[in-house]
Amino acid sequence: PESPLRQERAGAVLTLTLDRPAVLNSFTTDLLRALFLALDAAAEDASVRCVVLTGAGRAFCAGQDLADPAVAPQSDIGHLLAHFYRPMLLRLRSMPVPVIAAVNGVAAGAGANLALACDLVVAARSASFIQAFSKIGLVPDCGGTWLLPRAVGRAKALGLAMLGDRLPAQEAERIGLIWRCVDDAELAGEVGALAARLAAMPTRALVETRRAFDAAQQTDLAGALDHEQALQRELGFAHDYQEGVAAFMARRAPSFSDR
Ligand code: T3D
Repeated sequence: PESPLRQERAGAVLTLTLDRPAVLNSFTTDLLRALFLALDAAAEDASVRCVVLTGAGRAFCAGQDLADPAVAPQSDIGHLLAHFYRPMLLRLRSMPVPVIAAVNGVAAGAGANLALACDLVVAARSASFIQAFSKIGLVPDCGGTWLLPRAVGRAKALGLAMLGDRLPAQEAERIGLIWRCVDDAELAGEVGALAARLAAMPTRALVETRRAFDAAQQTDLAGALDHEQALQRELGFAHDYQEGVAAFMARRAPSFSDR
């Protein structure tokens, strides 16, 4: 059978496309497993320096495929989350390279929170985000309960999660939920340029920045300062710092390679 996930390489950028357009790229266990394995392989492949996640057709991802037998009424959804969503989400969030979500269309339920778990979210103007869970009697998953209040504050997060209304990309940008909203025709170009730019940057520093932000959620200022100091010490001994400073001094473009 054809893979529900398409993979394309352009230089150091790997693009993963959720590819079940007839059902708005909704998640089956096959797709979740394919995504986990592709992320895992990219994490191991030192030639990959940025990952882009997008959807085929008019949607980004409509969340769990509600027609999948794995979620038939009376089945154990907790089991599905534990064995498929959790490993995929944790793999995504711990990638050793920056991850961009190119949100080409609607992102609903787990699809919305998958996009929001990426490092930079760029959405087409016609795209939207829907915390669809409450409409079928569930709570936000894929880290939504952790991420949403941190991203936009409790009031907005509860409004989005309880009402499950469609949040247009432009509004998502305005409230700080995503990095940028761009015209539909510009999405591929903007994301391509952004991915190439990130791929040429000091990968390790970018990834430690994500990790430090996440870790800082659980510490006070002194704890964050300690963590920054430890990271800076480590990065200061690494190649990319030496290269960055040397390139600056010589007025030339740097060539970063740490990952
Ligand atoms: O049990 C569990 O659910 C476990 C928990 C998992 C976490 C979750 O993700 S829960 C949330 C699940 N997702 C949803 O509730 C969203 C369901 N979809 C929608 O609300 C709408 O499709 C959209 C708002 C996303 C888009 O609406 P629209 O009008 O643009 O498209 P449409 O006509 O509804 O959908 C197009 C087709 O995709 C349609 O099939 P058809 O009629 O052309 O044969 C539709 O049934 C199918 N589709 C859309 N979303 C899903 C889906 N099929 C299966 N599962 C879906 N989630």
